[in-house]
Amino acid sequence: MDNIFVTGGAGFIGSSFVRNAVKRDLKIINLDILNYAGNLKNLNDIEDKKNYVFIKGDICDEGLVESIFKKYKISIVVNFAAESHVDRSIMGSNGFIKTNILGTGILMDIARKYNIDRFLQISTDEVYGDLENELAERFTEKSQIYPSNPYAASKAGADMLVGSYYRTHKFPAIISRCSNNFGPYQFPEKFIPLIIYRALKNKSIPLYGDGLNIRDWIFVEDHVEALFSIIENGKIGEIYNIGSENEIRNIDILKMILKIMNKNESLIEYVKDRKGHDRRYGIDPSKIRKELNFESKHIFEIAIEKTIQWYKDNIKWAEECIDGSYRDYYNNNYKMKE
Ligand code: NAD
Ligand code: TDX
Repeated sequence: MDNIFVTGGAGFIGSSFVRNAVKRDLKIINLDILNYAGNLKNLNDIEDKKNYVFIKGDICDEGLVESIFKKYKISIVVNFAAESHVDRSIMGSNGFIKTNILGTGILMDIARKYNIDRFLQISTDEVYGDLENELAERFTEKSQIYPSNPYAASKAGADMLVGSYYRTHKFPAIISRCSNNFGPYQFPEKFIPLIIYRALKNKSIPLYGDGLNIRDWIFVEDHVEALFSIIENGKIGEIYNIGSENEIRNIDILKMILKIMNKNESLIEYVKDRKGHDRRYGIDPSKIRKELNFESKHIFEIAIEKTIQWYKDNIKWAEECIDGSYRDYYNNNYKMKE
């Protein structure tokens, strides 16, 4: 196989994909701008491998992207690059619109000229908006797109652009929409690593609103396996939902982690709700199960314990993430006690 061009491969999910792909002896070119969430330490173990090349840069830089397609024979593009945090998108949407929509368009325009075999757009269940309550039917690939926050809207915009390129240009695109990921190397602004990091430091843990919002959790390595099954056997022009049928209320996951870590529930601090906070996400993964024979392998409780252990072993990595600018952003937003 020719090279796989990965964007955003130094982030949380991208680095898990790149690590796995390099171990499979696939040839990987990784383009990442290294924003606050992109970290080359995430890829320490493979940086010297012969089948791996890293390039620092922006997917919106047309000259750079074109030079990569000219230099390397690329057959597959996997687009992870994105601004990914909902709270940041509520504070300002420009960066989200630029990378998530414009960047996707630039990648597709250049990829089109070089006759690639497939373009995998890494999307999210957030494009569907939220489910009203616990009784509502879960999202299928046919559910209407109805994003509720600026991050989700930017991802939905990208999905619509990708769909239009498939229809208009017969561009060989596939879209995957995964539910909430957790696991090692996730930037500790996201809920699960934030709980673990702050609990390790005996700091209060912010729980938004009434804490009864529901998320559908998947271990990052299961997500990555699903992506390989899509790359190998997915059908061009299709959308695939990815999920582990694992819906949990925020308060329950928080209490569960505190219990495993032997920490007191007095660390829980109810704070003001996120604006427009989506109530429930729930992915119906029947299509990928039936058509691509994909099934998540990890048991949630064991994967959570593995994740907690990773943060304990890599507390320095997490401390380095929490630099001055992040602390300011966080304190301004939630007025947390340090
Ligand atoms: P992340 O923020 O950890 O990583 C994003 C990476 O993209 C970073 O390494 C960053 O430096 C890079 N990047 C940002 N802007 C770029 C640009 N202009 N050019 C090149 N690189 C750029 O995010 P993540 O959680 O790993 O998410 C990866 C993808 O998966 C995103 O597209 C996200 O929408 C999607 N997704 C995430 C989840 C989740 O639960 N985290 C669930 C479903 C889908
Ligand atoms: O401090 C917190 N307290 C809290 O109660 C944080 C950071 C979050 N929460 C709540 C908000 C959500 O209901 O926890 C839930 C999960 O929040 P996030 O980790 O910010 O994830 P979410 O908003 O669900 O979005 C995620 O899933 C879909 C990812 O960040 C996206 O990139 C992905 O597309």
